[in-house]
Amino acid sequence: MRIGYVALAAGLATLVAGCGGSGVSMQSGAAAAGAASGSDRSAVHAVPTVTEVSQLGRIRAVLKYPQPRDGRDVYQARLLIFRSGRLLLDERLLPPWPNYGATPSDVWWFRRYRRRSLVVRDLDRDGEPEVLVNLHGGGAHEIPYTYIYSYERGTPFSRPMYDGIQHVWDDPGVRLTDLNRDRTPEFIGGDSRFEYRFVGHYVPIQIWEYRRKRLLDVTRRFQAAIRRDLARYRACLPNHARRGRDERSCLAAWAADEALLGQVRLIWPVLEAARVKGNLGPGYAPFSPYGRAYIAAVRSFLHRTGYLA
Ligand SMILES: [Ca+2]
Ligand SMILES: [Ca+2]
Repeated sequence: MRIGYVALAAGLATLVAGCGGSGVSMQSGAAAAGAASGSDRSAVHAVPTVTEVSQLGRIRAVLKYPQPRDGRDVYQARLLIFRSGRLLLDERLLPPWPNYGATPSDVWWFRRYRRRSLVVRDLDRDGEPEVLVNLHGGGAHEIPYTYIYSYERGTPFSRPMYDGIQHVWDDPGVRLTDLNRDRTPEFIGGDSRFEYRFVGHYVPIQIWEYRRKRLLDVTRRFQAAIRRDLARYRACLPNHARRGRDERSCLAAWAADEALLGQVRLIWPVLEAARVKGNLGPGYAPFSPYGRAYIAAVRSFLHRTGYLA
């Protein structure tokens, strides 16, 4: 499986919608034990299995995982993909972190928030549905991540199969919605590279589309969405902010959004006005660049992260 790791940034984890038929069922321990061999009986009895099913056309995906108890995390989620009834994938889903032995594939968080873990949907409008599994790292930050499996046609030398990528949304979370109503959904999250970079947790918007088995950053194409994001930062601009209040995190996210809109020349006079008003720290965080050093750090960071050419 190819793994594409992209760290993003902050907010509630809100993922994903829209598919054909779907459902969730739970097999009790006793029922499962009835089907198990004698030697497995006690182990199966202890862990009831939840089964989620999602289907679109001839693609049917099944996700199985142990029923969490007492708020405990879920381990060992297993994904099966059938195409016209033929099993083409049967894979245990491992979390993206290297020490996955200690970190769960946490389907349960999505179930707790009444969102489906499993979705079958055509993400790129090529007529071939993809299979999405939305998981959660658990822990204090509840980091969401998604597997996307797509169909690989067979060749004279290889059998047809499903191949997956994995994407970590990080603290900003993500939601899937069709912003421009072109019948292909966008993944909307935030750029986690900004998180705590300038003291606080503000991040600029980031938008992706799924194309040719990759997630592409298409944020700049969605100017209205950027402008809506920008409006969230109005209160930290120097003509609104309280004198002396540390606005470094908020202003960095604002500057990134302005850069996405091509309004680069606006950025520097506003940051200078914020400096004069005492809004660029040091506040309680003198270890992070403040004052003029902060403005230089923002400029350098926006270059390094691709916001400024
Ligand atoms: Ca597709
Ligand atoms: Ca769209």
